[in-house]
Order: sequence, then structure tokens, then C-alpha cells
Amino acid sequence: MIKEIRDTPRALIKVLEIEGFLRKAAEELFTAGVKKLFLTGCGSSYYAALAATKASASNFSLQALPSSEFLFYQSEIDHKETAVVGISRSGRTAETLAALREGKGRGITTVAITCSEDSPMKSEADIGIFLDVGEEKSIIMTKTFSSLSLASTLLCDEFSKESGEGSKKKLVPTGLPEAATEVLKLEEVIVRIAEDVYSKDFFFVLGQGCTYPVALEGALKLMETCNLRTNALHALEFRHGPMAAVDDTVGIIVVAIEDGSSRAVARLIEDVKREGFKPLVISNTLENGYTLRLPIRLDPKLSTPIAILPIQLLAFYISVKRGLNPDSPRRLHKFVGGF
Ligand code: F1P
Repeated sequence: MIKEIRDTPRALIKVLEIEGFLRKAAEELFTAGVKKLFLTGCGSSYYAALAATKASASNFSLQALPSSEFLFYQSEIDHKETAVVGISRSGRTAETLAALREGKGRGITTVAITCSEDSPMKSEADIGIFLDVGEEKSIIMTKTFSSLSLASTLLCDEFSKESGEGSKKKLVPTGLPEAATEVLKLEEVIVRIAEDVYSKDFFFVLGQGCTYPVALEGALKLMETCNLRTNALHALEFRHGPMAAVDDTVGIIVVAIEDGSSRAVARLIEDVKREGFKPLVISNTLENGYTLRLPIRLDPKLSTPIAILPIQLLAFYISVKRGLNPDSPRRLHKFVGGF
């Protein structure tokens, strides 16, 4: 896991090498009459899908759903004007594979974005997109999560531009591998934070807007690698009840990239501190409690692969401190089959 987290900059470079191909695929879908993309996946791959839809200002043409939700509850959609995009590291996860097969059976255009070249998802989909980011040996998804989220974001960015939705300006992902390299330099500081917080029983992970999927994925990483209970929330939702559940056994992580919500999130952090707690703030502008600084110029819409790195590292080091093996979480396999 640790080697794979450190390999993220190289993986992002590999995704950027196919940016043109991803944008062309989106253009072709639109030209073929597709008006709406359903992005589906399970676990980390679902959160990558969610991150991609957040990257578009307007969400009429993009919707993220867990594969099972698409499979069981989307029979009413317009089949001719819809495409389903299955996102999966393995290309073999049961619900995602079934969602694509079911979609294809109903005449829906299917797209697979996967890190496994010889997977059934890649060969069966109308458009199979392979991310050549190198094998991920750990059960835990790290560099593949970042790669899948970046690739899906670029596909969605182009598709929403074709649909005439949101801003006309295309996202410019150059500089992301360097940003990842910069954030990875926080590793030593994170080792020390892990030593401080490893015995917590519970973590709230808060994110707003584009950082909400990061909060969900960060909470999942802590569950998978540390057997910790967690709750991911939209940051300001924390004020509407959950704050009552905080005591010294509870850790709070806030992920905040400068955007319209920053002042409100800064005030929330102040409130948490006033109650006597020390949140871990992962941000490019906000400071407080323990702060892990992200690159100042980070575009919120492209921030997922960068903002997740500190939580991945934290999960790794907390897991090791708790005497666990982060690469082999209990009751989890590389992919989940059958249902
Ligand atoms: C998705 C997933 C991961 C999880 C574990 C099992 O797999 O559920 O989110 O961490 O690795 O598989 P995939 O569809 O992306 O291969």
C-alpha cells in the first residue's frame, strides 16, 4: 500500500497521457446522441465516480450511483439517450459487471474504465478504457482510486462541455503529478500525527462540494485498513447533530479546498476548537489544529487525487501503529464477486 501511494505521481502521468483519448470518447458519446452519463462503481470506484460528477458545475447530464443502485432501480431511463460508465480497478466486481451487462441488454451504450486490461468489463463494453498505471498488489485501492477519479473527471469534463453545461473552460490537469509529489513530502509529518491519533475509536471525515467524495473515500480507507468506525459527512452537516457524539475518543478530519464554502468551513473548525477538540485540517488555505497543507493553486474540481493522499498515508500509518496489516484487511478481497 505504501509503495502504491508513493507511485501516485507516476500513475497520474499515465492517465494524462490518454487525456485526448478520454475527451474523444466523451465527444463520440455525445455525437452518437447520448445526453446523460450514469457513472457507476462499488466502494472506492463509486467514490471516484462521484468525484467525477462533482467536477462538472452542472449535473443534469451526469449522475453517479453505486452499481447496485443503477442495476436495480434505473429501469425507467431513456435507453437511447443514456450511457452507463462502469468504473472498476479489477473490471470484475459483480455489481458493476452486472450493471453494464444489464445496460447493454437494454440497448444502453456501455463504457468501462478499468485498470485491468484483460477484464470482462473492458472487453464487453462498447468503449473499453484501460488505465495502464501498473499493478496494484494491495487489496486497498490507492493509486488506482486517484487514477480512476482523474480519468472519469476528464471524461465528464468533456461530456459536460459537449452538452453545453456549466463553464465553457476545460479543466487543465497539467501539474497534478507534481502536486502529488509535493503532498507526498508530508509523509514524515503524517507519521507523527498517526502516533498521536492511532488509539481513537472513531473518526468523522468532513468534506464539502468537491471534497465530499474525498471524505467518503478517506473514511472508507480508515475502515478498511484500521478496522475503525467512521462517518463521512458534508462538512456543515456536522453541526446538525453529529457534533454531540464527539469526545476525546473521536478524531475529526476536515478536507477543504478553497471555494465558496471556505469561510463557513473555517467557522466550523473554530467551533470545533472552541469545544476543546483538535481537528486535522487538510487544506490549501485553511489552517487550524493539525494542518496538512495542500498546494495553494489546486483546482477543487481536480483535487480528489491530491487531497486523498494525506488520508491514505494516515490510514497506512495508523494501521501499522495498531499492529494490523494494511494490505490484508479482514473480510475484504481484491474484488467482490457474486451476489
Ligand atoms: C471495488 C472494491 C474496492 C475495495 C476492495 C474491493 O473494486 O470494492 O473499493 O477497496 O478493493 O473492491 P473494483 O470494482 O474497483 O475492482
